[in-house]
Amino acid sequence: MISATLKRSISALKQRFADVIPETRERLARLRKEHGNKVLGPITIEQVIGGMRGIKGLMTETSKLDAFKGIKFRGLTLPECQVRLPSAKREPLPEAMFYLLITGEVPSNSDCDILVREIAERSETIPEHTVRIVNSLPQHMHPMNQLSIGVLSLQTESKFVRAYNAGVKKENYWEYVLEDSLDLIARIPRIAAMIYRNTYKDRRLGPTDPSLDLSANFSKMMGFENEHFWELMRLYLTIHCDHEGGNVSAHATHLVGSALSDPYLAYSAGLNGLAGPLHGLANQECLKFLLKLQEKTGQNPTEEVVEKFVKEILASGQVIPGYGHAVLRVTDPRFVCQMEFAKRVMPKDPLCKLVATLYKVVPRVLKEAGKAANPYPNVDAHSGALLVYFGMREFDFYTVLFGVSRAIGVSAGLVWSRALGLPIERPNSLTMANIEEYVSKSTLA
Ligand code: CMX
Repeated sequence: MISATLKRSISALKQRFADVIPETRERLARLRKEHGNKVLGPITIEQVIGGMRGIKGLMTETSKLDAFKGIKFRGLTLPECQVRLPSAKREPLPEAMFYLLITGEVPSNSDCDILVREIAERSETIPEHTVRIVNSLPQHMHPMNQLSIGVLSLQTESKFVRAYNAGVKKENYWEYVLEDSLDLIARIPRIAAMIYRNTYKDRRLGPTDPSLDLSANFSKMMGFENEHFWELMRLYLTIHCDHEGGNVSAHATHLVGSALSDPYLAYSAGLNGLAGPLHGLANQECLKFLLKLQEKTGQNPTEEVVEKFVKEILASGQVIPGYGHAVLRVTDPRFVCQMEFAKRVMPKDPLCKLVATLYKVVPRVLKEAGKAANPYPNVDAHSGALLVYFGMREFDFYTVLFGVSRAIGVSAGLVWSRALGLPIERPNSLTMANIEEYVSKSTLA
């Protein structure tokens, strides 16, 4: 049921979502009632100690990571999304991806266009205090910290908080979380662009064009007028948006949101997780690695020279950034589509060629070393080289781009969590003594 206040501004997306909720709620109720006591799998002590790796402990509607096929967004692989989602030119629109994640359906061009316009409208204003706060941050503060602070400062506008304080019914929470999510997705590019201009440029945003989509306007605000860069942003923001529920940024957002913290509080926490070097920050590490390799070996090193460099890095105890994954066991399709973009748009670019040479060398070397469970490249192995081609060399900004994108997937997850009335997260934790006691009892038994 849509409340009267929001009915006036209802978009195709909201209407479609409202339509699919009742059936999904029924499916969930049936699942709990008929199968709630069934066991999904064993949990080993190694998993409890080892970061809960592989434990099936979360329900996330928006996407599922397949170790061999890569991410599936509502059942669609990335190449399928590239073909089926509406686009401005060739690459899928991230707005269309949000529609897919929320409703489970590929939007028609006209439904996508309505959403593009709605997000463009919402992006036009951000609170005055957010502008003041972001502009007052020290230039040497890491851009990810600035983004997290900027997002948190938007929380004063939360429609969910207002509705909750006014006593809205639990079954209608999703409407206000969806409102906040749309505002967040629309406004986060402006905050990110302010951070870019403040940290590296002249502190002034480029002009926007209300007839353009989120990615084009985000690029323009940062000062990038090349339309190939806009296409890159469309691809970038689409492919980084969601990677099922267990990764740090998605899980942190879900966890904080489960306390009924609004999307701003929840996503600020998610961003703080994304800022870690084993997660989102790896993209900046990848570019540093590429530049170091280029500096040491020249623009077009042979495979033999690259192999020697890679082996030296491994021998010194460091990891090869952009390679390996906790779940994937093949080349990340998000890497593949970036490589295809490079072949199409910048076939002669030396840095992209270096990425291609590394792709020939690193899997072989990692396999020989025998430690990494997955010797193939992940999403981060390519993104930096594409950005540098267009002149964005400021690698400590790269995770902010990831953050702009991830807002899309994790907000969709939050909307679903509230629509399904998922409870506060509260797993059981054990002390080491508890585990030792359990082990000694089970050994005696
Ligand atoms: N280079 C060198 N060694 C690697 C490696 C790499 N790229 N990837 C894994 N290994 C090593 C691990 O360090 C580990 O060694 P120890 O046993 O000595 O600790 C061993 O191989 C087994 O690790 P794993 O089971 O294959 O990998 P994990 O699931 O523990 O970790 C990941 C996954 C991504 C953190 C790891 O592969 C890595 O550090 N890669 C480089 C950083 C990176 O690209 N991160 C981005 C991930 C994508 C994202 O989340 O954004």
